[in-house]
Amino acid sequence: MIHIAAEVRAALADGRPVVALESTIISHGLPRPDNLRVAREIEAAVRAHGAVPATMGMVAGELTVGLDDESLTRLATSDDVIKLSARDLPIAAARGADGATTVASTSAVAASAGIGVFATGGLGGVHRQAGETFDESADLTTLARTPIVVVCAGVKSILDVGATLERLETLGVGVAGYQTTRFPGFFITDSGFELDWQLDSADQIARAWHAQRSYGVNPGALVVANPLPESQQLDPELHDRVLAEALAVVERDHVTGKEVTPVLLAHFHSATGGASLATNIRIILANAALAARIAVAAAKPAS
Ligand code: PSU
Ligand code: MN
Repeated sequence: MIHIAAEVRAALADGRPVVALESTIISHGLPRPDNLRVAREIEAAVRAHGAVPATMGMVAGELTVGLDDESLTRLATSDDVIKLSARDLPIAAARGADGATTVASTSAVAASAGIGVFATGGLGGVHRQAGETFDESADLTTLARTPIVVVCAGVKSILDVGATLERLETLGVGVAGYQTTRFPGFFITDSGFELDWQLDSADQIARAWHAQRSYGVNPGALVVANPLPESQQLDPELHDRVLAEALAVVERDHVTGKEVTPVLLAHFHSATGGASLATNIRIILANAALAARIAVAAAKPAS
């Protein structure tokens, strides 16, 4: 019942590189009207590095891998697009809804369609008040059982980064920095947390992934954390100030559940006068490019 676009299906059948892309960053993570332009730029970045993009979403109840431009436009501009985690997909389908996929749903659907690499901005994770609210993104538990390479700029800085890394460890999800052991903080280059591992090239990442798949020991994902260079990050002082404000807004307005992440990100984009938006776009484009290079390396016959 999953609709896979012809171009994506042909690439998968031929063993050519494909990169999965999510749509929640388009519908709920980035402000309009930039979101549609950015959605197209992400796909172009994947193509420029030799892979076929497969942006995921639900259109009138049809779960689609490889949205065409009309559907992409609909998800980027309609007011009735629901943020769909993996658990929501079947219910939304039965209701004929329009919806955007998160990291959890995108990775789960991509893996079941046979796609091995996925690019996003930042993972969901453990929220700062999780001790009381139990708010931990389903991204984490889904990645624990979903075989896919996920390229991200760490987890959103609005989260409890340390707790999220601990959860990823408990869940057995491999995490490596790309050319660094400093875990990125999404808008900022360095979250302050150190990783055990770094991987230095797309080829090396592809080899790690090949080993993970052939051992059959780790059922889940491999997370590749790709920091922005310092020259491209959001000013860390600005970042910390706006983050404190954003968290206060969520508390003041009693925002809960799946609204928390979009509200925090929207506050960032307005309070930084567009600086965080520009940073967010750089992050996604860089991750799309690296993911495409990994997919190309993974598609090469082993030498
Ligand atoms: N990171 C971003 N922008 C986003 C998201 C993550 O920079 O819009 C989205 C992703 O789709 C991620 C979701 O899966 O937020 C996590 O939401 P929650 O915390 O409600 O699980
Ligand atoms: Mn949540």
